[in-house]
Amino acid sequence: MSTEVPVPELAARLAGAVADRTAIGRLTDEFPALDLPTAYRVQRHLRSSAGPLAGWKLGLTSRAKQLQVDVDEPIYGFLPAGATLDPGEPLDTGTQIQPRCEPEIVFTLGHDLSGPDVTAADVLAATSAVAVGIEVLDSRYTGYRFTTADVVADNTSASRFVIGAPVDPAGVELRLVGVVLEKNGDVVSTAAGAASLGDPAAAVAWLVRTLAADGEGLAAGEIVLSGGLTAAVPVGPGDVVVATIDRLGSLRLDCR
Ligand code: 0L1
Ligand code: MG
Repeated sequence: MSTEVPVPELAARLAGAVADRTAIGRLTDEFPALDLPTAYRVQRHLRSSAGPLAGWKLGLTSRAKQLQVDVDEPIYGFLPAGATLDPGEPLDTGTQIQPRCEPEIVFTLGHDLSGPDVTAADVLAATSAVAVGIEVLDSRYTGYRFTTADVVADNTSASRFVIGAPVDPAGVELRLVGVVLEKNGDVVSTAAGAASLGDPAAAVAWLVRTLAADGEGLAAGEIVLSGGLTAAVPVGPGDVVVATIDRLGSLRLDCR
Protein backbone atom coordinates (compact mmCIF):
# COMPACT_ATOMS: atom_id res chain seq x y z
CA MET A 1 0.00 0.00 0.00
CA SER A 2 1.39 3.40 -0.93
CA THR A 3 1.09 6.36 1.38
CA GLU A 4 1.94 8.78 -1.44
CA VAL A 5 -1.24 8.31 -3.43
CA PRO A 6 -4.14 10.59 -2.38
CA VAL A 7 -6.94 8.04 -2.76
CA PRO A 8 -9.93 10.36 -2.05
CA GLU A 9 -8.49 13.04 -4.35
CA LEU A 10 -8.09 10.59 -7.23
CA ALA A 11 -11.63 9.32 -6.72
CA ALA A 12 -12.83 12.93 -6.80
CA ARG A 13 -10.95 13.57 -10.06
CA LEU A 14 -12.61 10.57 -11.71
CA ALA A 15 -16.03 11.62 -10.41
CA GLY A 16 -15.33 15.11 -11.70
CA ALA A 17 -14.56 13.74 -15.17
CA VAL A 18 -17.99 12.06 -15.18
CA ALA A 19 -19.72 15.23 -13.99
CA ASP A 20 -17.88 17.43 -16.53
CA ARG A 21 -18.06 14.83 -19.33
CA THR A 22 -14.41 15.55 -19.94
CA ALA A 23 -11.66 12.95 -20.16
CA ILE A 24 -8.56 13.26 -18.01
CA GLY A 25 -4.97 12.04 -18.36
CA ARG A 26 -3.74 8.78 -16.88
CA LEU A 27 -3.44 8.97 -13.11
CA THR A 28 -0.36 6.72 -13.19
CA ASP A 29 1.52 9.36 -15.19
CA GLU A 30 1.19 11.71 -12.24
CA PHE A 31 1.23 9.08 -9.50
CA PRO A 32 3.59 6.22 -10.51
CA ALA A 33 3.00 4.70 -7.05
CA LEU A 34 -0.63 3.97 -8.01
CA ASP A 35 -0.39 0.18 -7.93
CA LEU A 36 -3.23 -2.34 -8.26
CA PRO A 37 -4.16 -2.60 -4.55
CA THR A 38 -4.22 1.19 -4.28
CA ALA A 39 -6.30 1.43 -7.47
CA TYR A 40 -8.91 -0.89 -5.91
CA ARG A 41 -8.93 1.46 -2.89
CA VAL A 42 -9.75 4.35 -5.24
CA GLN A 43 -12.51 2.20 -6.76
CA ARG A 44 -13.89 1.33 -3.29
CA HIS A 45 -13.91 5.04 -2.48
CA LEU A 46 -16.08 5.63 -5.55
CA ARG A 47 -18.29 2.68 -4.54
CA SER A 48 -18.85 4.15 -1.08
CA SER A 49 -20.66 7.13 -2.61
CA ALA A 50 -22.38 5.36 -5.52
CA GLY A 51 -25.66 4.53 -3.75
CA PRO A 52 -27.29 1.08 -3.80
CA LEU A 53 -25.47 -1.57 -5.80
CA ALA A 54 -27.06 -3.59 -8.61
CA GLY A 55 -24.05 -5.88 -8.63
CA TRP A 56 -20.64 -6.38 -10.12
CA LYS A 57 -18.82 -6.57 -13.42
CA LEU A 58 -15.81 -8.30 -14.80
CA GLY A 59 -13.52 -6.53 -17.20
CA LEU A 60 -10.92 -7.68 -19.68
CA THR A 61 -11.82 -11.36 -19.43
CA SER A 62 -11.63 -11.92 -23.19
CA ARG A 63 -8.63 -11.75 -25.49
CA ALA A 64 -10.58 -9.44 -27.82
CA LYS A 65 -11.04 -6.95 -25.01
CA GLN A 66 -7.48 -7.25 -23.73
CA LEU A 67 -6.08 -6.57 -27.20
CA GLN A 68 -8.40 -3.59 -27.68
CA VAL A 69 -7.03 -1.70 -24.69
CA ASP A 70 -3.60 -3.37 -24.34
CA VAL A 71 -4.18 -4.65 -20.81
CA ASP A 72 -3.82 -8.38 -20.25
CA GLU A 73 -5.39 -9.34 -16.93
CA PRO A 74 -8.97 -9.61 -15.69
CA ILE A 75 -10.25 -6.91 -13.37
CA TYR A 76 -13.53 -6.20 -11.60
CA GLY A 77 -15.76 -3.25 -10.83
CA PHE A 78 -19.13 -2.42 -9.33
CA LEU A 79 -22.51 -1.58 -10.88
CA PRO A 80 -24.57 1.13 -9.18
CA ALA A 81 -28.32 0.50 -9.37
CA GLY A 82 -28.67 4.00 -10.83
CA ALA A 83 -26.59 2.98 -13.87
CA THR A 84 -29.32 0.61 -15.09
CA LEU A 85 -31.05 1.35 -18.39
CA ASP A 86 -34.50 -0.21 -18.74
CA PRO A 87 -34.97 -2.35 -21.87
CA GLY A 88 -36.11 0.03 -24.62
CA GLU A 89 -34.73 3.09 -22.83
CA PRO A 90 -32.31 4.95 -25.13
CA LEU A 91 -28.75 5.83 -24.17
CA ASP A 92 -28.34 9.60 -24.03
CA THR A 93 -24.82 9.95 -25.44
CA GLY A 94 -24.83 13.58 -24.34
CA THR A 95 -24.27 12.29 -20.81
CA GLN A 96 -21.17 10.37 -21.93
CA ILE A 97 -17.56 11.15 -22.81
CA GLN A 98 -16.62 8.43 -25.35
CA PRO A 99 -19.18 5.62 -25.10
CA ARG A 100 -18.59 2.08 -26.35
CA CYS A 101 -20.94 -0.93 -26.19
CA GLU A 102 -20.17 -4.62 -25.70
CA PRO A 103 -22.20 -7.83 -25.34
CA GLU A 104 -22.22 -9.60 -21.98
CA ILE A 105 -23.67 -12.73 -20.40
CA VAL A 106 -25.37 -11.55 -17.22
CA PHE A 107 -25.79 -13.75 -14.14
CA THR A 108 -28.39 -13.12 -11.44
CA LEU A 109 -27.56 -14.65 -8.06
CA GLY A 110 -30.28 -16.71 -6.42
CA HIS A 111 -28.38 -16.89 -3.16
CA ASP A 112 -25.29 -15.43 -1.52
CA LEU A 113 -21.95 -16.71 -2.77
CA SER A 114 -18.54 -16.07 -1.24
CA GLY A 115 -15.29 -17.79 -0.40
CA PRO A 116 -11.76 -18.37 -1.66
CA ASP A 117 -12.45 -21.76 -3.28
CA VAL A 118 -15.60 -21.06 -5.29
CA THR A 119 -15.77 -22.88 -8.65
CA ALA A 120 -17.74 -22.45 -11.87
CA ALA A 121 -20.06 -25.24 -10.69
CA ASP A 122 -20.72 -23.33 -7.44
CA VAL A 123 -21.55 -20.22 -9.50
CA LEU A 124 -24.05 -22.11 -11.66
CA ALA A 125 -25.63 -23.66 -8.56
CA ALA A 126 -26.09 -20.17 -7.09
CA THR A 127 -27.42 -18.62 -10.32
CA SER A 128 -31.17 -18.06 -10.62
CA ALA A 129 -31.10 -16.65 -14.17
CA VAL A 130 -28.84 -15.67 -17.01
CA ALA A 131 -29.53 -13.04 -19.68
CA VAL A 132 -28.05 -11.19 -22.60
CA GLY A 133 -26.73 -7.77 -21.65
CA ILE A 134 -25.19 -4.71 -23.26
CA GLU A 135 -22.64 -2.80 -21.24
CA VAL A 136 -21.94 0.83 -22.06
CA LEU A 137 -18.34 1.71 -21.26
CA ASP A 138 -17.17 5.28 -20.93
CA SER A 139 -13.52 5.54 -19.93
CA ARG A 140 -12.72 8.68 -18.07
CA TYR A 141 -9.23 8.63 -19.65
CA THR A 142 -8.47 10.34 -22.93
CA GLY A 143 -8.68 7.89 -25.83
CA TYR A 144 -9.11 4.81 -23.56
CA ARG A 145 -5.38 4.94 -22.83
CA PHE A 146 -4.65 3.51 -19.39
CA THR A 147 -2.70 0.98 -17.37
CA THR A 148 -4.37 -1.80 -15.38
CA ALA A 149 -4.19 0.35 -12.24
CA ASP A 150 -5.72 3.37 -14.04
CA VAL A 151 -8.68 1.40 -15.36
CA VAL A 152 -9.30 -0.32 -12.02
CA ALA A 153 -9.36 3.07 -10.27
CA ASP A 154 -11.83 4.21 -12.96
CA ASN A 155 -14.21 1.37 -12.00
CA THR A 156 -13.25 -0.54 -15.16
CA SER A 157 -14.75 2.13 -17.45
CA ALA A 158 -18.25 1.20 -16.20
CA SER A 159 -21.03 3.58 -17.20
CA ARG A 160 -24.48 2.13 -18.02
CA PHE A 161 -25.94 -1.31 -18.73
CA VAL A 162 -29.14 -2.92 -19.96
CA ILE A 163 -30.23 -6.50 -19.35
CA GLY A 164 -32.58 -8.69 -21.39
CA ALA A 165 -35.22 -11.14 -20.24
CA PRO A 166 -34.12 -13.71 -17.63
CA VAL A 167 -33.50 -17.27 -18.83
CA ASP A 168 -33.24 -20.43 -16.74
CA PRO A 169 -29.56 -21.45 -16.94
CA ALA A 170 -30.37 -25.16 -16.67
CA GLY A 171 -29.31 -26.91 -19.84
CA VAL A 172 -27.62 -23.84 -21.38
CA GLU A 173 -23.96 -24.56 -22.15
CA LEU A 174 -22.69 -21.02 -21.67
CA ARG A 175 -19.26 -21.80 -23.11
CA LEU A 176 -20.77 -22.72 -26.44
CA VAL A 177 -23.42 -20.08 -27.02
CA GLY A 178 -22.81 -17.97 -30.10
CA VAL A 179 -22.61 -14.18 -29.79
CA VAL A 180 -23.32 -11.61 -32.50
CA LEU A 181 -22.84 -7.87 -32.06
CA GLU A 182 -24.49 -5.59 -34.62
CA LYS A 183 -24.27 -1.84 -35.10
CA ASN A 184 -26.71 -0.11 -37.44
CA GLY A 185 -27.61 -3.44 -39.04
CA ASP A 186 -24.04 -4.57 -39.71
CA VAL A 187 -22.40 -7.46 -37.87
CA VAL A 188 -19.34 -5.89 -36.23
CA SER A 189 -18.11 -8.82 -34.08
CA THR A 190 -18.86 -12.42 -33.24
CA ALA A 191 -17.76 -14.64 -30.37
CA ALA A 192 -18.73 -17.57 -28.19
CA GLY A 193 -19.36 -17.65 -24.45
CA ALA A 194 -15.98 -19.27 -23.91
CA ALA A 195 -14.34 -15.98 -24.91
CA SER A 196 -14.67 -14.95 -21.26
CA LEU A 197 -11.87 -16.82 -19.42
CA GLY A 198 -12.87 -20.05 -21.16
CA ASP A 199 -16.26 -20.15 -19.42
CA PRO A 200 -18.41 -17.22 -18.20
CA ALA A 201 -19.22 -19.12 -15.00
CA ALA A 202 -15.49 -19.55 -14.37
CA ALA A 203 -15.09 -15.81 -14.83
CA VAL A 204 -17.72 -15.18 -12.14
CA ALA A 205 -15.97 -17.73 -9.89
CA TRP A 206 -12.73 -15.74 -10.36
CA LEU A 207 -14.62 -12.63 -9.22
CA VAL A 208 -15.94 -14.40 -6.10
CA ARG A 209 -12.51 -15.74 -5.16
CA THR A 210 -10.95 -12.30 -5.74
CA LEU A 211 -13.61 -10.54 -3.64
CA ALA A 212 -13.02 -13.10 -0.88
CA ALA A 213 -9.49 -11.76 -0.42
CA ASP A 214 -11.11 -8.52 0.82
CA GLY A 215 -13.78 -10.30 2.87
CA GLU A 216 -16.48 -9.54 0.30
CA GLY A 217 -18.81 -11.68 -1.79
CA LEU A 218 -21.92 -11.72 -3.96
CA ALA A 219 -25.37 -11.28 -2.43
CA ALA A 220 -28.64 -12.90 -3.52
CA GLY A 221 -30.35 -10.72 -6.11
CA GLU A 222 -27.14 -9.12 -7.34
CA ILE A 223 -26.19 -9.31 -11.00
CA VAL A 224 -22.79 -9.94 -12.52
CA LEU A 225 -21.75 -8.82 -16.00
CA SER A 226 -19.36 -11.66 -16.73
CA GLY A 227 -17.15 -9.79 -19.20
CA GLY A 228 -17.34 -8.30 -22.67
CA LEU A 229 -17.21 -11.14 -25.21
CA THR A 230 -16.09 -9.04 -28.19
CA ALA A 231 -14.20 -5.79 -28.58
CA ALA A 232 -16.43 -2.87 -27.62
CA VAL A 233 -17.93 -0.79 -30.44
CA PRO A 234 -17.91 3.04 -30.26
CA VAL A 235 -21.39 4.62 -30.41
CA GLY A 236 -22.84 8.07 -31.00
CA PRO A 237 -26.21 9.72 -31.52
CA GLY A 238 -28.48 7.75 -33.88
CA ASP A 239 -26.59 4.46 -33.56
CA VAL A 240 -28.45 1.23 -32.82
CA VAL A 241 -26.62 -1.66 -31.19
CA VAL A 242 -28.06 -5.19 -31.04
CA ALA A 243 -26.48 -8.00 -29.01
CA THR A 244 -27.71 -11.52 -29.71
CA ILE A 245 -26.66 -14.55 -27.70
CA ASP A 246 -27.88 -18.01 -28.68
CA ARG A 247 -30.42 -19.38 -26.16
CA LEU A 248 -30.47 -16.03 -24.29
CA GLY A 249 -32.07 -13.83 -26.94
CA SER A 250 -31.55 -10.41 -28.49
CA LEU A 251 -31.25 -7.00 -26.90
CA ARG A 252 -31.33 -3.63 -28.66
CA LEU A 253 -29.96 -0.31 -27.47
CA ASP A 254 -30.81 2.91 -29.27
CA CYS A 255 -28.43 5.84 -28.85
CA ARG A 256 -29.58 9.40 -29.14
O1 0L1 B 1 -15.98 -4.28 -19.12
C1 0L1 B 1 -14.83 -4.24 -19.58
O2 0L1 B 1 -14.27 -5.22 -20.10
C2 0L1 B 1 -14.11 -2.94 -19.51
C3 0L1 B 1 -12.80 -3.03 -18.88
C4 0L1 B 1 -12.05 -1.77 -19.11
C5 0L1 B 1 -11.45 -1.65 -20.48
C6 0L1 B 1 -12.34 -0.90 -21.41
O3 0L1 B 1 -12.65 0.25 -21.14
O4 0L1 B 1 -12.67 -1.46 -22.47
MG1 MG C 1 -17.87 -5.26 -19.87
